[in-house]
Amino acid sequence: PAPRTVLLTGAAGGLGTLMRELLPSYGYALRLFDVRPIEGEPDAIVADLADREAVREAVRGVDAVLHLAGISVESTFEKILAANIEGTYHLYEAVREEGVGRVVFASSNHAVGYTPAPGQGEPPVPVGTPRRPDTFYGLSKSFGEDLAQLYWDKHGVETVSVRIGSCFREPSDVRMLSLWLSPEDGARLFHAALTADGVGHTVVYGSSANTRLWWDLSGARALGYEPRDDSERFAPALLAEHGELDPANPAHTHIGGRFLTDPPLWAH
Ligand code: NAI
Ligand code: 15L
Repeated sequence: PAPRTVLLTGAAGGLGTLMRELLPSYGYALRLFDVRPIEGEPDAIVADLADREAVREAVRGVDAVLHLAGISVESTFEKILAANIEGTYHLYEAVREEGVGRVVFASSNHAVGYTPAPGQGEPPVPVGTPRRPDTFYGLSKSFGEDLAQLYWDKHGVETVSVRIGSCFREPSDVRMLSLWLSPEDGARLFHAALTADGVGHTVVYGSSANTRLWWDLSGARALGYEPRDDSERFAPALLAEHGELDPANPAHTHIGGRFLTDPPLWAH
């Protein structure tokens, strides 16, 4: 049966806010979870993923979890360890203990960030490409994917790990034209990931049907995802503002963009 009650972790965040708007029309009742309170949502669970008892209570009785909570950019190893690595472990332990069957995990392009972007005429990057995290953040997403595989193989918990490109209302630079996931396509993809049969642990890329797409969407399409958007309508303005991608700049020629070249936090 299609899942109905879904725990949305990270519900206060950018993507969580978009999904709070878009997913109810697919018939989901969302239970909200975030370490930050959400204005106008008094029933949201305000707790840290570090609080195992709170996490266990939050997953009790839900049909599936859409796991968006965590640090969403590079940070210190210690902070990434607590929120993304230990936090995701706590989530999976709770899911196992409470018998929840399905997780959709917000992985990221930064798990494969050091992968060169395909040149014109080259095939898109396949899901099976070796992981090449570009940050501790990307490393934590790589961990999350392996954790999901372990909980499928050992405990029968199903996961779709969605390596999200850039899910914002609009792409804001030229690289994002290749990775953009429109919020509406994001909801379509998460809905497909929540409902597809027999996923075991499946890793897919998450983008719209962009003209300049860098990676292979066939895995996502196999779940039933049919993207309807294309970032190309934003291309003229972004190219006029930023110019074409510079082949000498690693931040322009690799999937992970600026995450390859931004100075580490401790250098600021
Ligand atoms: P965000 O930073 O806006 O939201 C993350 C939310 O998680 C925040 O509301 C934060 O309070 C919450 N959170 C952080 N640590 C927590 C903890 N220990 N316990 C409970 N809640 C905690 O990020 P955004 O953009 O909404 O991303 C959501 C998820 O999707 C993240 O896991 C991110 O890594 C992933 N992702 C997002 C992409 C995007 O384009 N927006 C691209 C690739 C991955
Ligand atoms: C991510 O993983 C981040 O969570 C998001 O903030 C963006 O930086 C996105 O990737 C991106 O690469 O554009």
